[in-house]
Amino acid sequence: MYKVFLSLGSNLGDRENNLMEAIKKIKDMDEIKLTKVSNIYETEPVGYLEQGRFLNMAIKLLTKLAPLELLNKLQAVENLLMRTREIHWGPRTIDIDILMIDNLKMDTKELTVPHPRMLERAFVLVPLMELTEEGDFEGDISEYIDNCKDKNGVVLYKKFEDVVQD
Ligand code: A4P
Ligand code: MG
Repeated sequence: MYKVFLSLGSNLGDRENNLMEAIKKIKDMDEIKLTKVSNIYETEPVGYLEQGRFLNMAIKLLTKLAPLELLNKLQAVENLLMRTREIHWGPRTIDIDILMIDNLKMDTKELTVPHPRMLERAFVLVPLMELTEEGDFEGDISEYIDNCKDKNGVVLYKKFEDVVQD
């Protein structure tokens, strides 16, 4: 079994609903066991700035799927939620990125893990920090967050337990 951390983001349409739909579809896959979900954060856009604020969160799962099989399944979820890819780093209904797969390191055309930009992004690291345990992550996540330029643009939006009760 692989232990996997994902980052989810949405800044188009009903952002919260997009995140919840994606999580539901991930959870419903036979090959995946969803084990932890972070709170939801509202975040200032990084990269392409002329776009609305994102909601971002992270999840942890266990799976027997090989990395590329997992990527394909997650891309199918993105497509189901009708994500359009018009502008690189631009607005999207849902973006699902694989952050880490165990301690695996790979760099191919289709998939790079750990995610190459995760350490510079507070919108990724703040939710991730809620989920990691000793040994999941090399180093101190809070130190990386401290050095992120976007750290002040990340604020708690909703506790996950409050979403479920809505
Ligand atoms: N790919 C390679 N490695 C991975 C990986 N670890 N996880 C490939 C997922 N995909 C990976 O991705 C393009 C290709 O990357 C995929 O076909 C896959 O084979 P994409 O999702 O189609 O394109 P993209 O989203 O435009 O690029 P990317 O790299 O996902 O963008 P980023 O770097 O994730 O930036 N600001 C805030 N506040 N919150 C955000 O969530 N997101 C972005 C997207 C920019 N600014 C943001 C946010
Ligand atoms: Mg992506």
